[in-house]
Amino acid sequence: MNYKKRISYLSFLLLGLSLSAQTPIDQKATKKTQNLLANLHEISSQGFMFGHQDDQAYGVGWKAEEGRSDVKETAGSFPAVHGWDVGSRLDRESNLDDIRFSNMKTWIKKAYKMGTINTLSWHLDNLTTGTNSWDKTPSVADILPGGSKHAEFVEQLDLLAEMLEGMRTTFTRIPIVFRPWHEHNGDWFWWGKGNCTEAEYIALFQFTVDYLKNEKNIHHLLYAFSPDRSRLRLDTIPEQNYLYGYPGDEYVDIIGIDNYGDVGRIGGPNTPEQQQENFIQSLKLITKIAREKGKVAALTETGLEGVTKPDWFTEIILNPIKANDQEIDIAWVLVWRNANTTHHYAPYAGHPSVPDFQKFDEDPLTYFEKDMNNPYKRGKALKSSDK
Ligand code: BMA
Repeated sequence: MNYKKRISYLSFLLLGLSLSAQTPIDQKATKKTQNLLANLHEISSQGFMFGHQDDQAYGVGWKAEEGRSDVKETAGSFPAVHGWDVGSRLDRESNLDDIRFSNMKTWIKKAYKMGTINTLSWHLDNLTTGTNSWDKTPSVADILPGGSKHAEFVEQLDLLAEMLEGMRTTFTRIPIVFRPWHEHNGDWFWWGKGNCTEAEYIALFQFTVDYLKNEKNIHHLLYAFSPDRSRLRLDTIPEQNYLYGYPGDEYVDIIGIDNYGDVGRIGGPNTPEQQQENFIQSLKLITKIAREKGKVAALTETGLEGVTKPDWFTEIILNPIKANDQEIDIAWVLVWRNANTTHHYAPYAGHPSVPDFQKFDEDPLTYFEKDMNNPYKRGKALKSSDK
């Protein structure tokens, strides 16, 4: 090969590589799911979407009131990412936080129609004991093939598949980011470190993906992996540390992280300065891993309970990300649910953090529903790249 030919061959190869890296792990993913992943790559290189758990379902002082959202009532627009949870068991009418599954489906559809994105986590009950996900009694071996509770687990997966099938409009299945078995490097869930082996955890993740994809023919999912920052050492071999329990590049589309410990929590081991430094390092770490693997990085859960620092959104989240923009590419930041005046992570009308939240919303780096165009159409995710 002459020099020029070699160069063009090389660039062809590189293009092929980068394109394949932007393809969902599910080879049969629907076109809209493929587009969503490509758009998440694009969004993460420009700014980040704001997400909120259970946003349309309830807020501080209200529940299931059509059209309401604490985020909309404070920032003026719905979040761009809507988080939901399908725990505790899918044979119930409502999830663990009392959201009716039938309502959840309606709100997921609404989020899709307004050009925003849905992500699902799963606080599945411990099927060995019949109690909740915080019951640490070992259960993973029981629910894997050959285990005494395998049939029960498969029943839950069948119900999940049925529910996912129902997340559709007349013509299309709604692409969803599925984030099972989160925070597994912590020891607080039955699938966590210490309550099962690393090999069992990997087998659980792989079985879940393979079953939905290959047995149930579900092809409108992107899959997220999301360890917890509090159990991740950033000072030594952080990458290796992050990859504890990683099921493999063929099983993960999103390189996530849950981080509550570095965002202003009082009483932890670190000063606010150390927390900020660790926050930045953790986001640089997931960006680096995502870039190396051709995946998308995201801050899949965060928040300061009660938003007790009125400038939390700009000082703790936005400014550190902005100051390190070159080394941080995250597609979204999702804060947890607004249950009541003490357990809430987004503001609600009248809360002292509202003015700052509005500043956060107005910043060109953050995307809310009003900034979204169509994340399911290639290259058309945002209304404009600079608002
Ligand atoms: C936790 C708390 C719980 C809730 C669970 C699942 O962080 O918010 O109250 O039940 O998440 O949403």
